Amino acid sequence: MQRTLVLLKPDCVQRRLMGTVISRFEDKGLNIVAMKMLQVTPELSRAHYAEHVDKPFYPSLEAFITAAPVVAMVVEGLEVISVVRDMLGATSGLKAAAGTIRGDYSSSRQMNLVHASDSEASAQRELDLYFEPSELCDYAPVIVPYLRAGDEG
Ligand code: FUP
Repeated sequence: MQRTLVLLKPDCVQRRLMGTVISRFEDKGLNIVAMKMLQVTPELSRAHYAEHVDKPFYPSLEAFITAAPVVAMVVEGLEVISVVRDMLGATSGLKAAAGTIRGDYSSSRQMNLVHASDSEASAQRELDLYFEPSELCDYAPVIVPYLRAGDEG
């Protein structure tokens, strides 16, 4: 079982798409084990986007991610890191396939609604940035026997 960090970005919050996006993850059978709304500070933005801080687009990215609250979630499931990345689609909403979250709701490279960790290492790093271990809820959804076979994990 894997966990990944998902952020509903300021455009998702402002466009009233939080419920729609959360429903996509619930409908897929994934398990949300932590969730909170917070304001990203410039300091948190620099830590989150450490690999992009020196890039020309970073100032605009920081202005965007700090402009309104975000919703941070920890989502759990089998192979959830790649499953959620596939559900989001390509980074730019202009390139993301129809049927993906970005493909269906975004027409922008920057305002692409949702962030999700792209590897086990970044998932661990990003989980630690946004959550204390005590904020994660350990529970098994009662519908698990109807989500997958017992030998699938
Ligand atoms: P992703 O892994 O899909 O979130 O995308 P990246 O790590 O490549 O980029 C991080 C964020 O920077 C993306 F949400 C989009 C944004 N970005 C820009 O705003 N401008 C650019 O030129 C490239 C990326």
